Parts: sequence; structure tokens; C-alpha cells
Amino acid sequence: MVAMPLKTTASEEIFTAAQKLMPGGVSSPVRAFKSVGGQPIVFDRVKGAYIWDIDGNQYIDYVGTWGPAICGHAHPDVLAALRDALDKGTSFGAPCVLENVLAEMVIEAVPSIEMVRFVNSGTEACMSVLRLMRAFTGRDKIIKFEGCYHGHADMFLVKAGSGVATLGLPDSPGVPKSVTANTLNAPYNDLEAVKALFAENPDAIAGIILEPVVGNSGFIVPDAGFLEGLRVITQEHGALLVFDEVMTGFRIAYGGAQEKFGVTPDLTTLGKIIGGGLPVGAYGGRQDIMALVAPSGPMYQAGTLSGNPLAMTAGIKTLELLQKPGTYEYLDQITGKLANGMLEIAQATGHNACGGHISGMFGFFFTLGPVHNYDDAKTSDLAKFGRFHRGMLEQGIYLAPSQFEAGFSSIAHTEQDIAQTLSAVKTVMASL
Ligand code: KE4
Repeated sequence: MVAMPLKTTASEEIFTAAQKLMPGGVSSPVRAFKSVGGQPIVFDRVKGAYIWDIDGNQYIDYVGTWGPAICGHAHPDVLAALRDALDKGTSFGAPCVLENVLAEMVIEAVPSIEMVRFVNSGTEACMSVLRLMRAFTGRDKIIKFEGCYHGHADMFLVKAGSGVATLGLPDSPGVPKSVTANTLNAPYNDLEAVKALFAENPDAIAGIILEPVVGNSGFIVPDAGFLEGLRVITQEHGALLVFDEVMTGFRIAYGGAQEKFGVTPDLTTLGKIIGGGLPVGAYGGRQDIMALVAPSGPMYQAGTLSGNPLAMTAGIKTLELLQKPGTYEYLDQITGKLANGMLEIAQATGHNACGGHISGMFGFFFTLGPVHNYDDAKTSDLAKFGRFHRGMLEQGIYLAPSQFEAGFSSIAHTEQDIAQTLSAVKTVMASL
């Protein structure tokens, strides 16, 4: 069945105007469809597993605003809670009991977190946790992994993933060499490379920060023993282990990757889901480390809208919904059907493909695989991925507009949605 080309008149009009107002016409680069090509889509509304564009086309949504919509978009309970909170105002810039409530939920859920600080984005969480790592150890160097993305703060924009990889940017101009001189990179899943960096930089490395399951080079899982190995190496060298769970937190398990894999870092960053779709980030961990954060300690970090009542309300309600028994089993079951189905269809149609899922997070590469790191991910056929993405859009399925991103399901996605998606995959794969 040849899909009708999408009617995108209004998207084209609005996006053309947007490009005169905002760089690239977007508020975040990946939304510009640069790596998949074709007319970027301007959206109008969301509900449950679905998203509608300004031309009225409906899609089954596997981006989920990049992870927060794990309970389905615009969940009625979340909206109702926000409506009640709105009557009390939008921001206090002062302590509010809702911060206690969400903090207690996060501390209760995440094994490494004994104390937490709320901020307004994952970027802010990661840049703050980096300062904390350095403040606690008195050391300046950090290790990150090629293809991992920890937000857009200067020190992380070295071989970063997500939009940096999507746009094929070598690294960003405007980042002084002096800032990135302290950022060491190793290939993901390569413990020997990490050991070598510690040997070359004795007593100089504050710690390691990583995505415990990578979503920003596409979807890459840790090899058996990798996370455990990092835990041992950091302890041996008096360095800190930091899990950036902005994407995986409350996504692959209620307690995140650290609960799933049974490896407890010293510090954790969070974002996305804990804001339920409103701007929230957080960093937290061992009490003795968090005690350094101002005003209890000397490490400064602040934010006008941090802990604001609306974002706290959306986060609290979202986590309450996720506590419902069977939530993660359901996510794993439907997402497994999707990811495995996509793979079977691709291979049956003669495409080199690999991929997988963990709970409500999945990924797919047009390469034979297996994909253990960013270099492997870059062997994926990006042009074919772009044709696949556009074909799926025309079939009413919205996937992340980049090979170097992950996919997200929600508890609102039904077996019927999955079946409809796989039927679209079959049609599009045959046309590639
Ligand atoms: P934000 O500043 O975008 O809230 O979070 C940065 C961040 C930090 N750590 C991880 C593991 C992340 O995945 C992110 C942000 N994720 C991207 C999607 N890959 C956000 C989408 C975008 O940049 O538009």
C-alpha cells in the first residue's frame, strides 16, 4: 500500500515563519529533522499515545516529548492535579511542601539518592553534579563516554551524542579548549580504556559520568560486567561514579538503571519523567557529598524556578501513577513486542538491522550489529534511517527524528497501537 504523501501545508507555513524568528526554526536542534530530511512537522496537541500535527494528521507517538510522557500525554490525573495547583499560583521562589513530597518519592525510589536538589533541566542537573564531583574530590578531570549526552554545558560537548551526533557536529564552537581539557573520553563498554585513563591521570580524575543505558547514540545497553567494573575502578581510585539517569530514571524501572542492574553509583542525575512534562531536573546521592551543596555547604548552585509548585505537582502525580503494580511489566511486554517485531520484519525484508529494548525504552539501527558503542552505532545506514522515518510518518507513526536517539513507549500505548505500528513497519521496510 503506498501511503498518501502527508498533507503538511500548515506545518510548512508555520515552520517557514519560525525559521525567521528562531535559529533553525526550533527551540532544540533535533526537532528540525536535519538528519532525517523532509518537512519538519509542527504539532498542535497530544493525548495518551497520540500526537496531532497542525494539519490535523494523527500519529502514534514514540518520542513522548523525549521521555516524560511515560503515563501517556496529558494524563487526566496529571491535568487535574495541575488545575488545582494553578489556583495557588505558578511559582513561589520560596520553600513549598510539594518539594518535600517529590524529594521523598525520589529518595525512596532511587537507591543512590539520600538527598536531592531540584533544578530545571537535565543539563542543569548534569552541570551541577559535575561541579559537585570536583568540589568533593578536589580533582578537575572527568571521564565521559563517546556518544553519551549529558546536556549542553560546555564541559560535556566533547564527542557528545543526541543532537550533537545527529547534526554530525565535531564539537561545538564557543567551547574553550581550557574547559574541555579536563574532559576525558572512552568508548562505551570499554573498561580497559577507562583503566588506562586512570593510569595516565593518577589522582586527577574526580569521577565518571555515564548513561547507564545509552539513549543518545541510539539505544545501547551496558555489556555484562561493565557497570559493575566502573563501580570497582572508581572505588579503587577514590573517584566518584555518577549515573546520568535523566532518560533512564523511572523509565527502565521505577528505581532506574541502578535498580535494574543492581549497581549503586555515588550520585545520580534525573529529569524528564520526574517533571511529568514540566521543566524539572534533579541531582542527588550520598548525604556526605550532597552536604557540600549551598547553603549547607560551599558548592554554589541556584535557580529561580527550581522546585516550582506546578512542576512538582506534575512530577508527584506522574510518579504516583507509575507506582501502580504491573506498570513496568506492561511497558516491557508491549515494547518488547514492538522492538522484536521491528527487527524480525527488517531482517525478513533483507535489511541489516539490530536493536532491542528495556522496559519502555527501545532502539533500532540499520546495521548488522551488535552495537556496543558509538563507533558501532555510526555504521548504521543513516540515509535509510531517514527514508524509514519519513515512511513511518506517512503511515501515521512518529519516531524520534534521528538514528542517534532512543524510542519511548507509555502505559497509554495499546496492543492495537503496537499491531498498527508493526503493520506500518512491514509496509515501509518493503519500500526501502
Ligand atoms: P535536558 O537539558 O534536555 O532536559 O536534559 C539533558 C540530558 C541529559 N542527560 C541525558 C541522558 C539526556 O538524554 C538529556 C536530554 N535528552 C535529549 C534527547 N536525547 C533531549 C531532547 C533535546 O535535546 O531536544
